[in-house]
Amino acid sequence: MSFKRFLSTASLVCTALFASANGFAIDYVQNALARENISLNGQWNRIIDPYENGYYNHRYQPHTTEGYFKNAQMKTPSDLIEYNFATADKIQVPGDWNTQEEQLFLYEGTVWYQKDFALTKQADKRYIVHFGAVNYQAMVYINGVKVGSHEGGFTSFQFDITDYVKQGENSIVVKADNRRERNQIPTVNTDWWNYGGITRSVAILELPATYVEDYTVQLSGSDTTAIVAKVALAGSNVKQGGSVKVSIPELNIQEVITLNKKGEGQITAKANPQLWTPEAPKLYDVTIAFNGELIRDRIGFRTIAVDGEDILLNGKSVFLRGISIHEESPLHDGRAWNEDDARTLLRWAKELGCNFVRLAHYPHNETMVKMADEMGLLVWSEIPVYWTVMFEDKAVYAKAEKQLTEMITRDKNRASIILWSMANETPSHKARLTFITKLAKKARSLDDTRLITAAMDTQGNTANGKIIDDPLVAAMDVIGVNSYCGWYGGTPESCGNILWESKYNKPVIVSEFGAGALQGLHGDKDERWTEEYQASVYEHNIAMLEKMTALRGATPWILKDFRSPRRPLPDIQDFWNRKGLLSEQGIRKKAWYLLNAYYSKKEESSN
Ligand code: GCB
Repeated sequence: MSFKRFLSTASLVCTALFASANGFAIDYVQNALARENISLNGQWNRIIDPYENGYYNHRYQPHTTEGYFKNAQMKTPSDLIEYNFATADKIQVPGDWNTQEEQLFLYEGTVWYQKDFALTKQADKRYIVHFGAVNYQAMVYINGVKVGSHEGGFTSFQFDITDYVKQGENSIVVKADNRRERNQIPTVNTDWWNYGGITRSVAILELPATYVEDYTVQLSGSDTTAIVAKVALAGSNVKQGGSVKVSIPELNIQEVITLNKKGEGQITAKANPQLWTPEAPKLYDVTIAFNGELIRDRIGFRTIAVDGEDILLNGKSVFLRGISIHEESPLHDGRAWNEDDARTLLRWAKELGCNFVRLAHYPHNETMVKMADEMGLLVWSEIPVYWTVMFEDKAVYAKAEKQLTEMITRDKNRASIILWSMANETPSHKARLTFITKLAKKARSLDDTRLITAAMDTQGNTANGKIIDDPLVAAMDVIGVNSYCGWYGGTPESCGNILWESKYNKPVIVSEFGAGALQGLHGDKDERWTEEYQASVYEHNIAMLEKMTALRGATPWILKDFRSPRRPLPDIQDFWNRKGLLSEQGIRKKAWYLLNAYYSKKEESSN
């Protein structure tokens, strides 16, 4: 297996190499922050660079010797260097820049980050820099030399920096650029804040010269009596062979995987694990030992399948009592990233009566999905193929596929995740059908143990209501329906009479409905923005749900008010999308109680 540095600058070329067909993903160190590592979280120096002076010269050619990535310092009083990281303002990492400095609230462009770090470099180690996420483009330099670039604001990435770091003091520079462009995933037009910067944790992994890069420990398909463990090496000498020890002590599993010439191997062990459910989210301690490294994980085992209109969790039909969530902190302004954020958001979901969350509209941080594993919430995980991406463009497709691959590679061992979502509210036409069908096929080739879905707003009208009729459904296991009766069309009272038809024998999740309300604003139930209006929309949409025969779940929009530049209405929105059941401070609105009551009823009837 090749070292990351050979792949690092050609991210699109990497795509093809990212995962091989046999399920061994490559070039991503699995469970990165559970490895020996040096955290680079904390204060970094930052330079705001709206004209990209630090990258281009006055002829608009990329700098080769003088860019900000050199982190140059004046040596004599006559030197001319028009930037200085050492005396620049500081910024906290992880953290979006928008909520750290007022002048960056609406900023879209480049900010340079720099940090010094000390390293005791050991000859028999490999050093990999890991980023949880940088929105949207990142270029990474170690001691003035570029080690790689990454596109996509919500997935983790890594570069092998062994040959670039030295004993003692080192410097890392990151150029982060959150400019929106038509040919990106997502594209220019969304309904969430374009938080920029290094939004998730950064660390330098310190690994053995040859190390276990990837592993999958999962049930053997639908067989609940066998666990398959796969491992793949990377590093200096993957061909060395040898063996990897995999243990799950509580299941009496202690297996030795003999590696082939490619540094890969797998075993199947007989076992009878207690299956993971939201009610009893049993996780097993798993250890993987090789070359002096002991990797610890906590993994749950469960099956998920569809049968006609049913979703079967561990063979039993389940109703997904869900809520949609954006990755915004419940505890401070801006992006969520840490354990407290995750625990609070998921606790609120549990208090609402949920067994399921839709992590919209992009892959959330790894802490969030690990917390869902622990707390017992099933997860819908999504890539930001949102609204009007350039479906005709092959390069854009490659970007979407890369994000999909990165999402699945990082999270394939998480029991909580049952659904990979390919897209949200995309317009129905041929190029979109080809694009998303291909994505779904790719997802299945990477992971055939989970279900594929997409949220769709392409329903047609009938005399009595609505019909699900979209050729994209053919590529899906579960149909996601977004429908805003009582808000973007119709009166709240009209919603309860809507009858839904489906042309397909597949389960349906109403993946969005909702209405805006300013918490604390009261009035008549047909007065927009009041809690009463929102509650009325919920009351009548719930009545509608109760008549949907194929309905197997719902994730109303949304747990908490979230920031959106599309929402300027003074004194009501002020750049907040107000469709939360909770205010941005977590205060419950009336509609919360209606959904809570509906879910209590659903839970009782499922027992
Ligand atoms: C939608 C989108 C979601 C928006 C929401 C809204 O259909 O999927 O991203 O935020 O509607 O509030 O309009």
